[in-house]
Amino acid sequence: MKKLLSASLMCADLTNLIASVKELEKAGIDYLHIDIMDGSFVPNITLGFDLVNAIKKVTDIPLDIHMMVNEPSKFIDRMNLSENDILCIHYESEIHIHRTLEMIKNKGCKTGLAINPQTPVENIKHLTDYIDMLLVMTVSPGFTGQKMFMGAEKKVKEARKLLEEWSCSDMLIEVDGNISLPNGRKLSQCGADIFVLGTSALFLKDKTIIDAAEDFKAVLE
Ligand code: S6P
Ligand code: MG
Repeated sequence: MKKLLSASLMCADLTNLIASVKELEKAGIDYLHIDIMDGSFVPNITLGFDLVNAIKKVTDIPLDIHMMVNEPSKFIDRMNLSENDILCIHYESEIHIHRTLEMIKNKGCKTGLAINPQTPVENIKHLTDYIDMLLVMTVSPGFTGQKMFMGAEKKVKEARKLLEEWSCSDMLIEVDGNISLPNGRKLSQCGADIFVLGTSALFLKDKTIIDAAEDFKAVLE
Protein backbone atom coordinates (compact mmCIF):
# COMPACT_ATOMS: atom_id res chain seq x y z
CA MET A 1 0.00 0.00 0.00
CA LYS A 2 1.22 3.52 -0.81
CA LYS A 3 2.51 5.43 2.23
CA LEU A 4 0.70 8.74 2.79
CA LEU A 5 1.70 11.97 4.51
CA SER A 6 -0.72 14.09 6.56
CA ALA A 7 0.49 17.55 7.62
CA SER A 8 -0.59 18.69 11.08
CA LEU A 9 -1.86 22.23 10.59
CA MET A 10 -1.64 23.14 14.28
CA CYS A 11 2.14 23.04 13.77
CA ALA A 12 2.06 25.28 10.67
CA ASP A 13 2.61 29.04 10.65
CA LEU A 14 -0.81 30.16 11.89
CA THR A 15 -0.01 33.77 11.01
CA ASN A 16 0.22 32.77 7.33
CA LEU A 17 -1.75 29.58 6.98
CA ILE A 18 -2.61 29.98 3.28
CA ALA A 19 1.09 30.25 2.38
CA SER A 20 1.77 27.05 4.35
CA VAL A 21 -1.10 25.23 2.63
CA LYS A 22 0.23 26.30 -0.79
CA GLU A 23 3.69 25.02 0.16
CA LEU A 24 2.16 21.72 1.35
CA GLU A 25 0.47 21.39 -2.05
CA LYS A 26 3.83 21.83 -3.78
CA ALA A 27 5.40 19.30 -1.43
CA GLY A 28 2.87 16.66 -2.56
CA ILE A 29 1.33 16.19 0.88
CA ASP A 30 -1.61 13.75 0.78
CA TYR A 31 -3.79 15.06 3.64
CA LEU A 32 -4.14 18.12 5.85
CA HIS A 33 -4.49 16.93 9.46
CA ILE A 34 -6.71 19.27 11.47
CA ASP A 35 -6.73 18.78 15.24
CA ILE A 36 -9.95 19.81 16.95
CA MET A 37 -9.71 19.85 20.77
CA ASP A 38 -12.36 20.85 23.30
CA GLY A 39 -10.41 21.46 26.52
CA SER A 40 -12.30 18.55 28.12
CA PHE A 41 -11.43 15.32 26.29
CA VAL A 42 -7.88 16.69 26.17
CA PRO A 43 -6.37 19.54 28.21
CA ASN A 44 -5.98 21.95 25.27
CA ILE A 45 -8.08 23.90 22.76
CA THR A 46 -6.99 24.22 19.14
CA LEU A 47 -8.55 24.48 15.69
CA GLY A 48 -12.28 24.46 14.98
CA PHE A 49 -15.10 23.90 12.51
CA ASP A 50 -14.97 27.35 10.89
CA LEU A 51 -11.33 26.79 10.04
CA VAL A 52 -12.16 23.36 8.54
CA ASN A 53 -14.81 24.93 6.31
CA ALA A 54 -12.51 27.81 5.34
CA ILE A 55 -9.57 25.52 4.47
CA LYS A 56 -11.88 23.41 2.33
CA LYS A 57 -12.44 26.46 0.11
CA VAL A 58 -8.74 27.14 -0.58
CA THR A 59 -7.29 23.70 -1.37
CA ASP A 60 -8.06 20.40 -3.02
CA ILE A 61 -5.86 18.41 -0.59
CA PRO A 62 -8.23 16.08 1.29
CA LEU A 63 -8.74 16.83 4.98
CA ASP A 64 -7.93 14.42 7.80
CA ILE A 65 -9.86 15.75 10.76
CA HIS A 66 -8.89 14.47 14.20
CA MET A 67 -11.62 15.26 16.73
CA MET A 68 -10.38 15.16 20.30
CA VAL A 69 -13.71 16.19 21.82
CA ASN A 70 -16.27 14.57 24.07
CA GLU A 71 -19.55 13.61 22.39
CA PRO A 72 -18.39 14.31 18.82
CA SER A 73 -21.85 13.34 17.53
CA LYS A 74 -23.05 16.82 18.55
CA PHE A 75 -20.69 18.49 16.09
CA ILE A 76 -20.49 16.26 13.02
CA ASP A 77 -22.98 18.38 11.04
CA ARG A 78 -20.86 21.49 11.48
CA MET A 79 -18.34 20.54 8.80
CA ASN A 80 -18.78 20.49 5.02
CA LEU A 81 -16.78 17.48 3.89
CA SER A 82 -16.45 15.49 0.70
CA GLU A 83 -15.96 11.81 0.01
CA ASN A 84 -12.15 11.85 0.17
CA ASP A 85 -11.99 13.63 3.52
CA ILE A 86 -11.53 11.57 6.69
CA LEU A 87 -13.46 12.41 9.84
CA CYS A 88 -11.83 10.68 12.80
CA ILE A 89 -13.30 10.46 16.31
CA HIS A 90 -11.93 8.85 19.45
CA TYR A 91 -13.09 5.44 20.68
CA GLU A 92 -12.92 6.84 24.23
CA SER A 93 -15.03 9.95 23.50
CA GLU A 94 -18.57 8.59 23.42
CA ILE A 95 -20.52 5.70 24.93
CA HIS A 96 -22.44 4.73 21.77
CA ILE A 97 -19.52 5.05 19.40
CA HIS A 98 -21.10 2.78 16.79
CA ARG A 99 -23.98 5.23 16.31
CA THR A 100 -21.55 8.10 15.77
CA LEU A 101 -19.50 6.12 13.23
CA GLU A 102 -22.73 5.45 11.37
CA MET A 103 -23.50 9.19 11.37
CA ILE A 104 -20.10 9.88 9.78
CA LYS A 105 -20.65 7.15 7.18
CA ASN A 106 -24.01 8.69 6.27
CA LYS A 107 -22.31 12.03 5.81
CA GLY A 108 -20.49 10.52 2.82
CA CYS A 109 -16.88 11.02 3.92
CA LYS A 110 -14.41 8.42 5.22
CA THR A 111 -14.62 7.32 8.84
CA GLY A 112 -11.65 7.22 11.18
CA LEU A 113 -11.47 5.82 14.69
CA ALA A 114 -8.62 6.85 16.99
CA ILE A 115 -7.38 4.92 20.00
CA ASN A 116 -5.33 6.37 22.85
CA PRO A 117 -2.08 4.61 23.90
CA GLN A 118 -3.83 2.64 26.68
CA THR A 119 -6.81 1.46 24.57
CA PRO A 120 -6.38 -2.11 23.26
CA VAL A 121 -6.68 -2.64 19.49
CA GLU A 122 -9.10 -5.55 20.22
CA ASN A 123 -11.72 -3.01 21.32
CA ILE A 124 -12.47 -2.09 17.71
CA LYS A 125 -13.09 -5.68 16.59
CA HIS A 126 -16.87 -5.38 16.24
CA LEU A 127 -16.71 -1.96 14.61
CA THR A 128 -14.44 -2.70 11.67
CA ASP A 129 -17.25 -2.56 9.08
CA TYR A 130 -17.71 1.10 9.96
CA ILE A 131 -14.07 2.18 9.84
CA ASP A 132 -11.87 3.20 6.90
CA MET A 133 -8.89 4.28 9.01
CA LEU A 134 -7.59 3.31 12.43
CA LEU A 135 -5.58 6.08 14.10
CA VAL A 136 -3.13 4.58 16.57
CA MET A 137 -2.09 7.50 18.79
CA THR A 138 1.64 7.33 19.44
CA VAL A 139 1.40 10.00 22.18
CA SER A 140 -1.40 10.89 24.58
CA PRO A 141 -3.39 13.43 22.57
CA GLY A 142 -3.41 17.14 23.38
CA PHE A 143 -0.07 18.68 22.50
CA THR A 144 2.61 18.91 19.86
CA GLY A 145 6.26 18.19 20.66
CA GLN A 146 5.74 15.14 22.90
CA LYS A 147 7.75 11.92 22.98
CA MET A 148 6.37 8.74 21.39
CA PHE A 149 5.12 6.22 23.97
CA MET A 150 7.28 3.15 24.46
CA GLY A 151 4.77 0.53 23.30
CA ALA A 152 3.95 2.28 19.99
CA GLU A 153 5.84 -0.02 17.61
CA LYS A 154 4.47 -3.14 19.24
CA LYS A 155 0.95 -1.74 19.07
CA VAL A 156 1.10 -0.84 15.36
CA LYS A 157 2.49 -4.29 14.57
CA GLU A 158 -0.32 -5.87 16.57
CA ALA A 159 -2.93 -3.67 14.84
CA ARG A 160 -1.67 -4.75 11.39
CA LYS A 161 -1.74 -8.42 12.43
CA LEU A 162 -5.25 -8.21 13.91
CA LEU A 163 -6.64 -6.37 10.87
CA GLU A 164 -5.36 -9.18 8.68
CA GLU A 165 -6.86 -11.79 11.01
CA TRP A 166 -10.21 -9.98 10.86
CA SER A 167 -9.99 -9.81 7.03
CA CYS A 168 -9.71 -6.01 7.07
CA SER A 169 -6.30 -5.57 5.51
CA ASP A 170 -7.66 -2.65 3.44
CA MET A 171 -8.13 -0.55 6.57
CA LEU A 172 -5.49 2.16 6.74
CA ILE A 173 -3.43 2.60 9.89
CA GLU A 174 -2.47 6.16 10.78
CA VAL A 175 0.11 7.14 13.40
CA ASP A 176 0.13 10.53 15.15
CA GLY A 177 2.61 11.98 17.64
CA ASN A 178 6.39 12.44 17.44
CA ILE A 179 6.62 11.04 13.93
CA SER A 180 10.28 11.90 13.32
CA LEU A 181 12.38 10.36 10.52
CA PRO A 182 13.56 7.39 12.64
CA ASN A 183 10.15 6.83 14.27
CA GLY A 184 8.45 7.10 10.86
CA ARG A 185 10.75 4.50 9.36
CA LYS A 186 10.19 2.07 12.26
CA LEU A 187 6.41 2.52 12.29
CA SER A 188 6.26 2.11 8.52
CA GLN A 189 8.01 -1.25 8.89
CA CYS A 190 5.46 -2.18 11.57
CA GLY A 191 2.62 -1.57 9.09
CA ALA A 192 1.57 2.09 9.36
CA ASP A 193 0.18 3.71 6.18
CA ILE A 194 -0.50 7.38 7.05
CA PHE A 195 1.99 9.53 8.96
CA VAL A 196 0.91 12.70 10.75
CA LEU A 197 3.79 15.11 10.45
CA GLY A 198 4.21 18.00 12.88
CA THR A 199 7.15 19.54 14.70
CA SER A 200 9.18 16.28 14.58
CA ALA A 201 9.62 16.04 10.81
CA LEU A 202 7.80 18.66 8.70
CA PHE A 203 7.62 22.08 10.35
CA LEU A 204 11.28 22.60 11.14
CA LYS A 205 13.40 25.70 11.73
CA ASP A 206 16.29 24.61 9.52
CA LYS A 207 14.45 23.10 6.52
CA THR A 208 11.71 24.12 4.12
CA ILE A 209 8.46 22.12 4.12
CA ILE A 210 9.30 20.83 0.64
CA ASP A 211 12.76 19.54 1.67
CA ALA A 212 11.42 18.06 4.92
CA ALA A 213 8.66 16.19 3.03
CA GLU A 214 11.21 14.83 0.54
CA ASP A 215 13.45 13.62 3.40
CA PHE A 216 10.50 11.90 5.05
CA LYS A 217 9.41 10.16 1.86
CA ALA A 218 12.99 8.95 1.37
CA VAL A 219 13.11 7.15 4.74
CA LEU A 220 9.92 5.25 3.95
CA GLU A 221 11.33 3.77 0.74
C1 S6P B 1 -1.67 15.99 19.28
C2 S6P B 1 -2.27 16.06 17.91
C3 S6P B 1 -1.25 15.83 16.86
C4 S6P B 1 -0.12 16.84 16.80
C5 S6P B 1 1.07 16.24 16.10
C6 S6P B 1 2.26 17.05 16.32
O1 S6P B 1 -2.54 15.53 20.18
O2 S6P B 1 -3.28 15.09 17.73
O3 S6P B 1 -1.82 15.72 15.59
O4 S6P B 1 -0.51 17.99 16.14
O5 S6P B 1 1.30 14.98 16.57
O6 S6P B 1 3.37 16.44 15.83
P1 S6P B 1 4.69 16.36 16.72
O7 S6P B 1 5.72 15.94 15.74
O8 S6P B 1 4.91 17.73 17.26
O9 S6P B 1 4.39 15.36 17.78
MG1 MG C 1 -3.80 14.74 15.63
